[in-house]
Amino acid sequence: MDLKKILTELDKYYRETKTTIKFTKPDKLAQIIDLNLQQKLSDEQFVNELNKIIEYSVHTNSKLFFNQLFTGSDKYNAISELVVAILNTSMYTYEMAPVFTLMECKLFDRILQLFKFEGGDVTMSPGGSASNILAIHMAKFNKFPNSNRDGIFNCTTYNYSVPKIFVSADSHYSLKKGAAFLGFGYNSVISIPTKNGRMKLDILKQELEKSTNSLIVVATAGTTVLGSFDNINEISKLCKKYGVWLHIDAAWGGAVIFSSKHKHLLNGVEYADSLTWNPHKMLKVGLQCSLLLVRDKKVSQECNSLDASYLFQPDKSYDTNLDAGKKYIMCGRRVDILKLWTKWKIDGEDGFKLAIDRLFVLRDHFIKLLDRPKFSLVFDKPDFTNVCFWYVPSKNISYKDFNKVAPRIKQKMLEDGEIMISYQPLHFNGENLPNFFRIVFINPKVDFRHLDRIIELIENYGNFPKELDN
Ligand code: ABU
Repeated sequence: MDLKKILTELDKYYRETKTTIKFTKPDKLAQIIDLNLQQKLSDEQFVNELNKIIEYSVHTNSKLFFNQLFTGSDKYNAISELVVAILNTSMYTYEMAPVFTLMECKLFDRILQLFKFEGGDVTMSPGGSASNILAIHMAKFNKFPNSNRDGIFNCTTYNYSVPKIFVSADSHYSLKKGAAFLGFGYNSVISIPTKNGRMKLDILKQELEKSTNSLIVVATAGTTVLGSFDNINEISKLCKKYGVWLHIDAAWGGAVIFSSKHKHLLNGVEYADSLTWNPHKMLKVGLQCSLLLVRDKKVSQECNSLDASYLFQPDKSYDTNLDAGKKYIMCGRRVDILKLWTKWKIDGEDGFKLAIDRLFVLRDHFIKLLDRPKFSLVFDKPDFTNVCFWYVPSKNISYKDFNKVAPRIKQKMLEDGEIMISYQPLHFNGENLPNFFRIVFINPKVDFRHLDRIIELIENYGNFPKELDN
């Protein structure tokens, strides 16, 4: 196998392309990709197959990819991941991952300092959902230290009632999954209504007041659809008053910490007990790269700590505190730190700042562009780089037909392949809004021409008034 030849071939992916997706129905795609497990491939066939895999996958590095809260990664990321694959090691002990363990220590110290969690601890997770679920688990262990031992079926463990988890109505669905996964059940989750995507503090206060067993309040810094930031400062005061763990889900919004202009959105973060941040989102580190910061190092170190004498021998020749695996739910853990280290070393914190500030400029320009016939903003003052809007084909359109517009345009987008934007309905300020588009600015390489092209394409795709009756 000629690695150099393959890399030359793969390098083509990074050149400018006009295609974001070559959307193909599953039955047709199954004929194109070699899914026959009985037939082996020669090296040449393998390279051909890799090219097909790339051709029919979503090109997230396209400047017109706006579908999710992440975007394509760069060549440095690809090379870092290749090195990780070549070394094929696991992060449980210093002896198995000496370089990567030291990288984690150094980066975690800096990240704790940035978010004002000095003296705390960081764990890496396979995604923001896992980080959020782990935060609930840590809050549980902090409040009920016997819960790991006695489990959920011993009612004395939880003071005879199920602990309550307070979240924003616009929070990430992982929190409900966490309540289910940890055995509390969805009904333990109290969903606090929002105004413009931010939790209503008077209602949060009322709910905390009447609860007899409050475990955790989760504030969101950058909601998935609207990009709204909860008022962390005010929420932290309530958490202090009622003695409740405060977790910040900053999976999406955490990167603003690098921008002197926008980091005020995270004001109050210094009062939180834990925080989720996904550098694989706005920092553009490759998927997946998620961190959970915990203020109380002891909770983080002890919560998942169980001895495994075959890994964590106490009589090693180095400081066994470096055996990070002791604090993880996972036993083996893939190396996610190299791609974060690479990003930091290549772009630097000043580079992060420039990129983030640029995304806000793109947002503002796009909002101005939407001030034109047939476009309408859902929310004209987003906190973050999410812009939510409708395309309105005709003024007198019924709600039912209006609800079909975004899905129909999306279908045309996929068939054409140049652009990808997501859509969704939303319960917003007491109303059920019909499907609308959400653009997220996350790729600083996007320029104003791309924004013009978004408008042009949507106007073209949206030219279908008669079809809506079907
Ligand atoms: N974890 C939320 C991601 C959803 C999105 O990319 O739109």
